[in-house]
Amino acid sequence: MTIVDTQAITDSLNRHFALDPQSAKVLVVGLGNTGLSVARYLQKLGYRFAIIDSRDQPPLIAEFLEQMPDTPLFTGGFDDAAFQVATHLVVSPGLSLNEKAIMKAIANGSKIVSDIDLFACSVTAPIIAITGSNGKSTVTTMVGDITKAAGKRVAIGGNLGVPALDLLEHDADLYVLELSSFQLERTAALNAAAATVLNVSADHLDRHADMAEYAQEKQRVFRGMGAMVINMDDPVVEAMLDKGRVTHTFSIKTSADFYLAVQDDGNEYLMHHNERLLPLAQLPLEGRHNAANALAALALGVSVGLDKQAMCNALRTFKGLEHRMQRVAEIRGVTWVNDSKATNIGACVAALQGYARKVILIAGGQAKGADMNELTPAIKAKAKGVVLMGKDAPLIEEALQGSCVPVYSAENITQAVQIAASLASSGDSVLLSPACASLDQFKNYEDRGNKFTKAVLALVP
Ligand code: UMA
Ligand code: ADP
Repeated sequence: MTIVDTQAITDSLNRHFALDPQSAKVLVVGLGNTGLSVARYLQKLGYRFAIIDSRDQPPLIAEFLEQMPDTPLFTGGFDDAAFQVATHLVVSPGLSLNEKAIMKAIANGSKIVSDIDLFACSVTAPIIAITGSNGKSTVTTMVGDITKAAGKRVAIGGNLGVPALDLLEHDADLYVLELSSFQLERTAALNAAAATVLNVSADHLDRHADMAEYAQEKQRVFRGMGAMVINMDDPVVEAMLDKGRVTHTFSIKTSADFYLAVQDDGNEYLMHHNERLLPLAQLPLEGRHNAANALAALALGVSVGLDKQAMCNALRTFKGLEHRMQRVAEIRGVTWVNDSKATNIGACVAALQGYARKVILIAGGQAKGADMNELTPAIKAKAKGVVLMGKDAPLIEEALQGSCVPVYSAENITQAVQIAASLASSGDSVLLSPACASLDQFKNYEDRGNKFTKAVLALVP
């Protein structure tokens, strides 16, 4: 890790969190990707710490034992004694702060610090922070690409792949962080140069008390003094606008700083005020929501002074990410689209809304506490048939009762593909956009998307 000025960093940590290397006793809670990155960081800075994980065999135990064999490690439960001596807890995002042991430690005076806090206190280069219910990974990757195209050194990570603290290994002119609501809820020291909440729709309601709390956690991305990038098409996000701050708005429906407009040559353009940035037709991504993502990425880039032409050149060749509106095959005139990453209602609705013609939808899985009735209007408008699978399929079926949309049940993804194939005729699209998490039937959304693709390719005569 390239930590150049250790003293400046520990001073900052001390100022923000009373995290004094002489007296602090830190407990790192969770030995996954985040926990290991935190342990490596604390070791570099010379803090005293231990690590604890409720599982018998945490996923990164081998790496941990190899890299820091002398650091105390507790596994197989949350040992009270370990929590009692801790002055600070760095809790991994996969763990709720409502865990009994964690709540007790907080009540006894332990301070919560997140890996994002540690990161924010350690960097001197500006940060772009991106959150939202949907589009985070796409926009984070876009901003990474447009920054490179503008000739700057960039490091991207956070919820997307590389844990934030591991990014410190790269000397960068700009850090781009994708942040989840779990990371933000426990972060206090972020002061991004530019930040956005792309949208807010129901997700993770099994972890957050309600939508209001979930939106509040997302809003924490705007803490500090940096530029705000605001989606005018989402009333929950629009309400976060602070007139006292530098703001760039974007919209695909209404007027904003960054918006879409048909120009006198008859083409629709991505616009910045009166300036044509890029013809929409040159953005090589399916779905109108991706135009919103591109406008958000451009607004973030402009906030930190990137060259507009260089950014547009990068967007022209942006490939999109796997499992997000990914066209996997055209077989007998039927287009098959893998949108397995649609793990909530908002993503599925956006996918459906992008189609001019009705599609056959494959959906279902774990609903994570969301109200599936919110899917009904988009399905009624854009689906000619729905194939359901997974644990919470009955919730979607119930929501569609009386909607006149035919519903079919499948045991697994292979059967779902076969049913969809029997319903589809040439010119149709079949869309896997489950509106649910995958963990009831698959390892993760990638596994679901890969099995979908395999089943689709098996249809090739
Ligand atoms: N766990 C235990 N006991 C423990 C610690 C963890 O059972 O003591 C479980 C958690 O409940 C969870 C799993 O282990 O089910 C992983 O938790 P973790 O916090 O150790 O996860 P990490 O490996 O550190 O990965 C986390 C993010 N994961 C989550 O927030 C669940 C990763 O996002 C992120 O890439 C990584 O930090 C680096 O920043 C993944 C994710 O699924 C992609 N995020 C959610 C999403 O995008 O919807 C929020
Ligand atoms: P995240 O990292 O927030 O999960 P991704 O870029 O991985 O976002 O996309 C997740 C899902 O959301 C995919 O199904 C994708 O098609 C959909 N999606 C992407 N951008 C948006 C958006 N702006 N609004 C709604 N859905 C979107």
